[in-house]
Amino acid sequence: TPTKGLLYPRESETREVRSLDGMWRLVRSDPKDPLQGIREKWYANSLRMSGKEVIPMPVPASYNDIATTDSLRDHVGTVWYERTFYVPRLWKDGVRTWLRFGSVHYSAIVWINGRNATSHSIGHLPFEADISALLNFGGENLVTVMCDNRLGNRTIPQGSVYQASTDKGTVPVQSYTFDFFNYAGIHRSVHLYTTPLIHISDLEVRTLYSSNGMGRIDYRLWVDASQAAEYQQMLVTNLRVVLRDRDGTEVGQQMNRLVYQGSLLVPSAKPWWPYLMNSDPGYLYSMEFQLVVACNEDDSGCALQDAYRLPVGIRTLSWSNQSLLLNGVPLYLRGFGRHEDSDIRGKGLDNALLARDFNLLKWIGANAYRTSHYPYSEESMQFADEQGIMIIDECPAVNIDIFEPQLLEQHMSSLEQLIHRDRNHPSVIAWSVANEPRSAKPGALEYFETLVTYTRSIAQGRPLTAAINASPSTCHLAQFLDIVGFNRYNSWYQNAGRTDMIVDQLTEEAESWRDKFEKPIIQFEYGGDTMEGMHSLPAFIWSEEYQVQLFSKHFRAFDELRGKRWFIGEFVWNFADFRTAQTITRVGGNKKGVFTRNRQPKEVAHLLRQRYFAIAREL
Ligand code: BDP
Repeated sequence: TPTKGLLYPRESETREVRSLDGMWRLVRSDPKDPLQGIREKWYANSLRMSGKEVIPMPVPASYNDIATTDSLRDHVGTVWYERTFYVPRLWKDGVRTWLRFGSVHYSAIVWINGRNATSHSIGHLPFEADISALLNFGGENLVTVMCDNRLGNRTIPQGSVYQASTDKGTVPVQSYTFDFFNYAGIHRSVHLYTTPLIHISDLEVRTLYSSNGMGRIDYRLWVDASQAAEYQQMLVTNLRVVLRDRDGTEVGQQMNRLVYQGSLLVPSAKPWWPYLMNSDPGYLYSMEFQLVVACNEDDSGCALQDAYRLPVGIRTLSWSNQSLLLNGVPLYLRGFGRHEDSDIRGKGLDNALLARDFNLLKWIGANAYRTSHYPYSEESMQFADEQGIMIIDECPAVNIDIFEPQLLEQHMSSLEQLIHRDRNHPSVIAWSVANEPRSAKPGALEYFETLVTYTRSIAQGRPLTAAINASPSTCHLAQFLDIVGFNRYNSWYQNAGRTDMIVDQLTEEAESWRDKFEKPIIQFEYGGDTMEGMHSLPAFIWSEEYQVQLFSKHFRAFDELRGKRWFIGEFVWNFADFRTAQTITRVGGNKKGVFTRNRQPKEVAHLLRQRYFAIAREL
């Protein structure tokens, strides 16, 4: 069992959390010499000494769209970030200080005061390090991050860098086949936080809700005492668990001596329900884990070592070859594929955008989205728990193409990190192991058999799915999944303009996935590019009328399919317009959004809203 914890930093009576978000400094290294900074030890002093131009750079944000030059936007290779910060003198003894990045894309090396602190690769995932031994307590400290955005055939996702001759000489160019812009930088928050010397390093909860109203929370906790003095390690450390409802009233308590796992029963529990399935969706308890040292036999004078509070939603998730059920009720998913993407900040975490997006999801009556095509921010996962939006949680393997062992290792690692990070969220109802892999190619069968077997062994009570664009007769992946999802652009990439072909083609395809694999079936992507404000009567591709017509026909097909209980969800591509690489098929980016990039509705949004609410009312 991996014990490397990545608990979201939360303050408590035993933990302090500080944000290192704000303005950092950035230096772009010469694309022709991406390792110059390592050779010249730029981390040893301030980047101001590097002799390069220093650009003020906000964190969190992608760096690409902040400046006015295409050289930064299209930069290939490494950039360096730095900032200074103070650490209180009080943190010197008795606590450990951790530095944690919500995500840096794609890979990062971190130094504190010129000394190596940690490194990580695969974007969109958190990493952290104990930096206590590197800090100046009561003084100024320097953090330096080298961030490399290059994708190769063994990164997740894959890409390739080739050399091209330009008027600036021979320079590296990044190419990739997926169609969202390869934004890079420190994309999510940076935290500095403390833990006691004996502390909770990881937590896992699983829940069940039975129809008689009984809730059950199975929990397990890992404790790290490695930096505590020997005599402290000898102290008997007990675990007290306290469960509080949303009003803060205590509804359960347990004291465990020397064991760090157990089950808590919650009579007349309030279960976690998705949005529009119940009048009080997203109900969360707060589970407080307290490590206490028993000083006397009778527990009197217990000293609190560490406290961590985890929001917990109590629900049962189950599935069969026909349905996916929450608290015993079969689900029908009214969803979206999305992106973390916006003007100026690119993929940078933005709470204003996050709140707006959830308001739009609720306005339109959606109950689910897929984190296409990579893990989304932890803050968005917490929001989904609270708002009752269900998540198909996808790892960053988009369009993978070459099936070989080193890639497989990275792919498995991305799933391990994703599941480890997100396993305690009630909103997560499935793991998606890939988007549009070339699953008909030779090698795909062995590759996916290994990948899925591994993922199943760590799946934490969730079904496995994927968004497939191969056909039922050629796909080597679908047979291993619990839920088969397919992406298909009827009347867009095929038969553009012919919305009259949608109903037959879609129903036939869904039936053939079902016939072949006998699993629940979802359409994970359908849609067409639509330029906001472009009108045409009769409908013509790219017009708002065309998007409306294309959706209406899909709805007819979905209604036929919904009659068969195995068709369990429809996901629009995409929630909002988003930035892509520059290609001739994209006008300013991918325009398949139901909302524009600045989150205003296109005409089709109103139609989709009627449908999603009508379906919600039926159930
Ligand atoms: C699908 C991909 C998605 C693209 C979409 C499109 O899964 O990432 O954005 O096509 O072309 O194949 O709009």
